[in-house]
Amino acid sequence: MAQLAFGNGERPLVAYPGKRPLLQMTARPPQLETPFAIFDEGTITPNDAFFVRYHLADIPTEIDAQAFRVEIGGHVERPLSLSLTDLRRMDPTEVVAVNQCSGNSRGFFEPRMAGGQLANGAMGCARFVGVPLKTVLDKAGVKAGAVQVAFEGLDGPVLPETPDFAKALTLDHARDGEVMLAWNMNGQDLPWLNGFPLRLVVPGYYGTYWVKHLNAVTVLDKPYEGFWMKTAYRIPDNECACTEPGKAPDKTLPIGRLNVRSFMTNLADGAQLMAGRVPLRGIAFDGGSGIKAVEVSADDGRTWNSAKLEQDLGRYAFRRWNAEVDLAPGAHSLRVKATANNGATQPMEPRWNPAGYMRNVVETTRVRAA
Ligand SMILES: Nc1nc2c(c(=O)[nH]1)N[C@H]1C(S)=C(S)[C@@H](COP(=O)(O)O)O[C@H]1N2
Ligand SMILES: [Mo]
Repeated sequence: MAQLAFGNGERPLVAYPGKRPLLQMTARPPQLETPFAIFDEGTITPNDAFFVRYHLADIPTEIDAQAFRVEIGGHVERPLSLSLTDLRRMDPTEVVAVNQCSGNSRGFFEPRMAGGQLANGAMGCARFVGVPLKTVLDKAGVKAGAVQVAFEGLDGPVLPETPDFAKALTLDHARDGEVMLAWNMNGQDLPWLNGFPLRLVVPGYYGTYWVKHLNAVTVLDKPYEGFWMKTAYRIPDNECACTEPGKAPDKTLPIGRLNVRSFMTNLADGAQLMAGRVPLRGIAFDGGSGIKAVEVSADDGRTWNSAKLEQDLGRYAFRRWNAEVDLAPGAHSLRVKATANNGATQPMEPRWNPAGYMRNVVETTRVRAA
């Protein structure tokens, strides 16, 4: 058993096929969180440690990769049925991108809310290879009047009254050249639980759009009205995407880009260490403007020092950072704050919303030096 840092945070560590032992939030469907210490090991999250999120319990257990087809249809001139071999012939591209669940860190909200009680491990950064969705849509020939594109995977509900998982993007977004149909993650086939044999990769956007086991791409001439766009995964339609704790928003809109976050990865909350010069390191990311600066504070946010940014794997990737602080004997609240190239930064106090999405408060790591 592992203990996450909030009430009811006991989680068994369970190894699924293709995965090392991960924090199990639910068994049916499998929902697994990456143990946080793994983020200290490198910029790329290993495939066998990458988190797993499903909504519906009927997940595919057998897929014949040879027979697999993704259907491109709807409001197009030429519906297509593409095999993995067909896709591989279409001039693949690659991107290093962060996949983060909208509800990552939900368990830390106060007051708490319903939904998966996640700590900070429902995120990961991987290198994806695939073909731009634009290439495929151009081949199919999008008809005039198209406005959105919807995506479905091979998983389904156990009960017929549960809405099947499907997501949609605007046509412009779908054709931006970056949204990708990916079959390869960190140099290997996609892990089964991360969407084998094909998934949508939507760089800079929350994981909810990254449809796994993708087998249907449908061009629509009117906005998609399904449950997972119209009712679920919506945020308050205001500047902070937040409401007063306990309050429902007046207006909502579909969740979009990742907000800026940073984490210290080498020290856990409650760590005991030697007084003196202490190295700090971690990761930062945002929704695609890239990380401009990371600062650390050893006095709970009163004064800040710049961290050094490490190798840049692209504006959608984790950016590693390094810093050092001097710690006198005693208790210290270490904080880390990132600023993105678009000027966005992290709030010192958490912002609340009813679904517990988009947490990005400046994190605090309490340590004791002796
Ligand atoms: N087919 C399918 N794709 C899906 C989901 C799902 O339930 N079914 N969940 C989405 C959500 S909410 C997230 S956060 C990401 C998680 O990706 P991962 O399981 O590869 O980490 O998958 C997305 N794609
Ligand atoms: Mo998610």
